Amino acid sequence: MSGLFITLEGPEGAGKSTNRDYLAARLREHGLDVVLTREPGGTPLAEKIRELLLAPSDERMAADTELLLVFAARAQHLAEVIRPALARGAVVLCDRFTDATYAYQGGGRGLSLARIGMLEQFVQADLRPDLTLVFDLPVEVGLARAAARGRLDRFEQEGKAFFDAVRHAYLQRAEAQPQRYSLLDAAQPLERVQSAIDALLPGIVERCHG
Ligand code: Z5A
Repeated sequence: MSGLFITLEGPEGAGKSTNRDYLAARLREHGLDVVLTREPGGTPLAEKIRELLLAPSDERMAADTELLLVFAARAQHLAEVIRPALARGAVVLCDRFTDATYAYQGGGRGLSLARIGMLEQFVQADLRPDLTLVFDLPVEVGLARAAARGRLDRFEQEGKAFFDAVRHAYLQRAEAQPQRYSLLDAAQPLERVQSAIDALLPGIVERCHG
């Protein structure tokens, strides 16, 4: 693997997609080959799994089913998009990855972190993101941004306690491995968030060329 794998994480409405596009534009100014993608999804088949995961349904989805669907989509995404892009030396910017599984299925649903870790190893082998930007903001602020968009998906229908646990899980992971994570205050105005991203750019560009 010679490319750079960057993931963007955080709760709903944190600005991951907005800032993924911003970071991509800045990296392209440096002549870098940038691949934008997201999870769950990123390939036609994985996007179908995403639809299953997000659609509200009368049948309750068991937490284990949710976990396995997330990793099934990830296996497809890795095989078809992420590994080939990294192999040709591209920078992959992925909106959510396995940290989201630890946060939502681990923190939110309360599934065992050890079991998530086993699936992570099975599906990814040694592949882990090189850098993860965590966009942190109070749960109420993110939910208000998501609600302003209209109809809520299956996750967005969860209560505040679920999202508190998700946020806590992200913060714990960022704190435990500061060398891999950059924590950004996503409650600030967008220009301030993007200035913080600008400050990370030289280091990212250097790693891409290095
Ligand atoms: N999920 C899971 O459970 N397990 C897994 O392993 C994975 C995922 C990979 C879909 O993800 C769901 O999948 C997700 C977890 C679960 N749960 N939900 N819901 P998603 O990434 O598609 O869903 P999302 O987090 O809801 O995306 P989002 O709400 O679109 O958030 P975002 O990408 O972080 O935000 P955005 O689209 O860039 O911005 C949202 C709005 O806020 C938009 O109007 C912006 O203009 C505005 N915004 C952004 N930044 C700012 C600032 N700084 N100030 C003011 N307004 C801002």
